Amino acid sequence: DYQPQVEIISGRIVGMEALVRWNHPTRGRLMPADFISVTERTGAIKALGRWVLDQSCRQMKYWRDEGIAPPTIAVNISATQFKIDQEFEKEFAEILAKWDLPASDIELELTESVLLEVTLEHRVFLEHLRQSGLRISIDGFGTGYSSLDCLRNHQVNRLKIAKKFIDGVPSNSGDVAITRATLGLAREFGIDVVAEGVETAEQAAFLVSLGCKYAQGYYFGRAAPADG
Ligand code: G
Ligand code: MN
Repeated sequence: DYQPQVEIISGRIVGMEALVRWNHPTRGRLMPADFISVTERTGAIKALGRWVLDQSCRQMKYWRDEGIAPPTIAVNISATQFKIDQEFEKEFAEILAKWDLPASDIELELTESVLLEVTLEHRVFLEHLRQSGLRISIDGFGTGYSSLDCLRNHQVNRLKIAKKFIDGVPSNSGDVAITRATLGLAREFGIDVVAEGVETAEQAAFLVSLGCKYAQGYYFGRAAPADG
């Protein structure tokens, strides 16, 4: 499935995030939280991750050919996928070549813990990917280590403020403080912020008043299958 990332004031789509769903024969439609950890334990995450990247690129190619492509397609990447560094780099290049897409069409969503691990162990690898034009966003910003060192050392394109904080906007003063501070931090670094999990008009309006330009969430659109 794909969920739009939009510019709040215009509703213009600035990206699409690929979200895996699993149609389980007996348990129905499963969300990533219900099965990703299992695939990580069994090692199936490698194959799943590759498949998601391939399918996302296939979809992006289709949108490009139809002339309706969003600027980027965002793909979530798990820690285990990154532990196979050279392999990931090679596979990524192969998939892009297969679908004839530039690396700049793709944004990898990394959580803070993945990014921290990458900083410690796979520095060069991430830099290679960045040099190819690939985009990086930090998913669930504020829920992990939020290392400012990572922000300084990597050229991250976007921060995504975790839904957990957006849920409390505007009623919870702590959540508002975190949101405002994250926007300020991003502004200093000259990077974009996407608010995750926006569900109401009130949240959207308040985010605009804080200077947040981009958002994602049920208020703008749920994840839906693409028909291409
Ligand atoms: O970890 P990550 O931020 O990639 O997870 C995104 C998940 O959040 C997806 O499973 C998606 O369906 C869900 N999601 C996206 N927008 C909303 C929202 O507005 N409300 C709720 N409850 N969930 C959302
Ligand atoms: Mn995500």
